[in-house]
Amino acid sequence: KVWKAGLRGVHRDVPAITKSVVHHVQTSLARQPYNIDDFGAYQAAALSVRDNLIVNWNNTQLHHNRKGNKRAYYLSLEFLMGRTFDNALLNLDLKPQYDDGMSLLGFNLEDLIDQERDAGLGNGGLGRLAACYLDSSASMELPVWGYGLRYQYGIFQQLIGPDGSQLEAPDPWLQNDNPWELPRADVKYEVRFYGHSERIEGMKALWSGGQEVVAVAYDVMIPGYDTKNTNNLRLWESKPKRGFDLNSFNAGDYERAVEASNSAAAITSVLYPNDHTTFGKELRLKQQYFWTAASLADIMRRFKNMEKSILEFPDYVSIQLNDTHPTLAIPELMRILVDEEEVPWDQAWDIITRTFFFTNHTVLPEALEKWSVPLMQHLLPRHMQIIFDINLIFLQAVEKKFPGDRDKLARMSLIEEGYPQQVRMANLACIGSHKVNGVAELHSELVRATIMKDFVDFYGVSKFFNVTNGITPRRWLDQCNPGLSRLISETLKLPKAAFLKDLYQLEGLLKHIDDPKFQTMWAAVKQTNKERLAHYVEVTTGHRINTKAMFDIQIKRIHEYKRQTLNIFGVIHRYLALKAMTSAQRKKVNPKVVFFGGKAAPGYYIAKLTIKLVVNVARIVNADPETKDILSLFFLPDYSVSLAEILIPASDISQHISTAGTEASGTSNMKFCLNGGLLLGTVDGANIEIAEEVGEQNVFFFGHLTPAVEDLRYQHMYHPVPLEKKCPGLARVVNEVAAGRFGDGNAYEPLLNTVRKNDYYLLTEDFDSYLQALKLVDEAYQDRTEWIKKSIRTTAKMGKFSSDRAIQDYAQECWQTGVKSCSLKV
Ligand code: DL6
Repeated sequence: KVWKAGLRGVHRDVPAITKSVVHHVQTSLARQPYNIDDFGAYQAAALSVRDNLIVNWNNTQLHHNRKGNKRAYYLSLEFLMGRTFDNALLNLDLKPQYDDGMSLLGFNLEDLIDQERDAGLGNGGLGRLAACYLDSSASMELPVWGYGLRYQYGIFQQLIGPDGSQLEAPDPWLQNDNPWELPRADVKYEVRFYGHSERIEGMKALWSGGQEVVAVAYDVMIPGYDTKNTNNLRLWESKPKRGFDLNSFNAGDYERAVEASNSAAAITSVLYPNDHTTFGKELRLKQQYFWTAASLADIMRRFKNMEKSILEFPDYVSIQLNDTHPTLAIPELMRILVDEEEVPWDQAWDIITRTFFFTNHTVLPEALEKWSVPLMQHLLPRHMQIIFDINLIFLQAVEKKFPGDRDKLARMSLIEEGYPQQVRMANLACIGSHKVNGVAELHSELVRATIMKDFVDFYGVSKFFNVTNGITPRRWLDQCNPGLSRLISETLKLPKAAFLKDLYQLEGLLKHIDDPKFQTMWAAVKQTNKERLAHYVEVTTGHRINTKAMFDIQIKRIHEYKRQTLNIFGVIHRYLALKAMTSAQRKKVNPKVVFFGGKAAPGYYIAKLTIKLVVNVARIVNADPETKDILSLFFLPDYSVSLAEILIPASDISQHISTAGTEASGTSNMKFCLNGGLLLGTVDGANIEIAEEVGEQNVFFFGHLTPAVEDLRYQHMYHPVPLEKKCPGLARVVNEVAAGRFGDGNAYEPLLNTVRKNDYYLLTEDFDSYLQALKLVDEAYQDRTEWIKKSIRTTAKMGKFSSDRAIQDYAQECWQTGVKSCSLKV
């Protein structure tokens, strides 16, 4: 009954849609329909779509509440959502109707879609993964909620200065109203910082005093695809508990009067723009606690509404920790259970270790989170006590199992000795979780063999497992590449939903791989996507691109381990080789366009120099009359989800070339391959599993393997060989840069020294095999029919990399919410 009543609010046909859009123009926006611009029309159309989401959202929550279903919560400090409008229309299957409706009102839907600003509440892979997982959970009708922070400023806008350097500007994404969120003024919790903690009896304590702020909820509705199931992403905003200090105000001290309120608002003001380094800043720790405390209070309130015994908490709640950032949720839940619910310590710990699950996303040492004990003691005195208590009991158990092994105790302790002592968040997340996973087979193996080795010895290997990452085919195929989605649907004679919800269906394409007509249509789709990208480049940079050239793309955060330097050195090597040719020789060369995109953390000097080098090489190469028709290079500024949606469908080849063993998984590799781009990469992360699926003959692998890396680094450190001797090809490139061929050579010295000196990321070791792989790519591209076949096969074998499969893995291995708990089919 409720379900049917809900349906009445939904605008599904064109007259109802136009009516609701005009209604929102007149009421929600308080504007006249006859002079509305594209942005206004977008807002009104978005609000009209949101009406549908709200109805579905409410019904979904009611349904799960009534059924008393177990819920899983995905705690992530980042959700890199991108745009919502197009995605919501596709998931609701309303795009044609809104297209017609908006054109009746005199608007082009695609122009309206372009009005939306990306929600950039994340840095890169980790945050985008969280967004894909929300889409999959909703599409699979699993009762999963996301919890995150509503940053006033998301990931910075990247500009390129006159000398080619990255400049950063704030991203005021909330400047205009955000139609995709619902403020929940009634859902709010007080969160305490500082103060003091007093033991009351046994393990129980009372934490009081300090600063209190309020967390207010904003809900972002997450529509499933081909279902009415609509999940929730709840984002917290910090507010002062009291408006301002009236005494100071009356005394004329206005700054002081608003101090507390400013300091509260600061907590959720900005996303930290670092993805693989930690800086130990107090505000970041405040963000982490604010978010975990508010989320747990909310989870606890929802659980209590079920009127179950607290001991049943893990039967109704699973919490997935997306990396170590939410680890404070562990001592926070202990605090709630022991201090507020009066659960005995051992029982409370049992609840903890059945509730939490932890995903590790990197084995890079600089990314392993640690917090200074004095800082934590000051900011969160009760949590520091709890961590010490957990540690004491845990180390006693370790000592019992490995008597006398002091080194092991020191490595496994939650506290790293030193000045100051540090809390090791990965150790805490591991011991407080029921299971720990890595994000690709190789990475999970490395987690077991390196950072978690002692814990594997202690707990046994079954606590540690793998969930290879995935991507949502709704956004990363249907939305970004509608032409390909249509062609696949026609070829397989299946409705799109059949393969967008079961990506293994793509294997059906293999039957058509030798059909010349299908190959031609496949190539035509790629060509259209290349033209779309070329159009974007022309509009944004003024450069015209030869779309018959091979498009070679590397887009990701700029980081030494991802080795954008290897790519740019390869481009320079190619340029020098072209310059050395006669014009007759150059005429035979197949043209190539190389694209780079990605942001560098503002404080990451070497990464920023890499961008500067790419931009300045591009300026020389693109202006060189001898070579510009056969080689051009673009650094596309301000890489974002929306820009990725234009770049990814247009690639012929994409590069995923990290030093072996450093890229945990990568997910853009999956996106490119799903869109029929071939992969050039190292034997690392999910590249390996992609090659397993598509066949090694269809990917271009190069470089040393993971087991060799440590020895090579050792040799570099203790038996250095001059660059000229070690790798003459790379030495030539480095010398040209140093000599000023691409602008002030001195400016690049620190970057060049990373390869001249200890070469930690092993460019000198992999450069020659990289060039060899690039040559194989060139040769393969000459035989266009074979290339197209490889492209079709690549797409056809991407079934495994749907985030639906990954979410199913989590649901079965961790949350036990895998049973289809509702049936909300459209
Ligand atoms: O798991 C998502 C993504 C992986 O695909 C990347 O390989 C990995 O580098 C990235 N890790 C991070 C590290 N964050 N922290 N901490 O972003 O995760």
